Amino acid sequence: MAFVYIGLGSNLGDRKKNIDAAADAIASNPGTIIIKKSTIIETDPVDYLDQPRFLNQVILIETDLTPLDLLRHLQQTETGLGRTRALPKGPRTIDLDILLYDTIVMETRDITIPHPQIKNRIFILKHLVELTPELTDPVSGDAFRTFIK
Ligand code: PH2
Ligand code: MG
Ligand code: MG
Repeated sequence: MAFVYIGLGSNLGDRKKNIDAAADAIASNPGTIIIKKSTIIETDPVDYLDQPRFLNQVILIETDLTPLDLLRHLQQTETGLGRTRALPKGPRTIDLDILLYDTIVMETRDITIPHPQIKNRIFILKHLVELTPELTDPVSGDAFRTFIK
């Protein structure tokens, strides 16, 4: 079993409903349980700025899925909730990102773990620290709380 932090984001449609439905879909996977959910906060768009504000949340799950099987399941859940991929980093009904998978560090064509944007996104850092105050970055060994200015 692995502990995995997943980032959830939505800026189209009923954003709260999309986030809750995605968490339910993740929990419906055999061998997967939700351990903790962060608060949900409204955030200004980053990277691609001309789009509506997001709701963002991070959840901690325990799962026996491998990183790639989990990724596939998350992508199916995104599609099932109406996600289309019109614009990279553009508006989306739901975005589900693997942020951390235990202390694994991996980079393949399909997946980079830890998620490369963690340190650039204050809302992800805050949610990780809210769930696990002493959580550390598996790459540097530094506590994520030290990246929050
Ligand atoms: N996701 C993006 C691009 N920009 N901005 C916010 N506030 N929240 C997001 O989840 C987000 C974003 C691409 O995944
Ligand atoms: Mg994302
Ligand atoms: Mg994504």
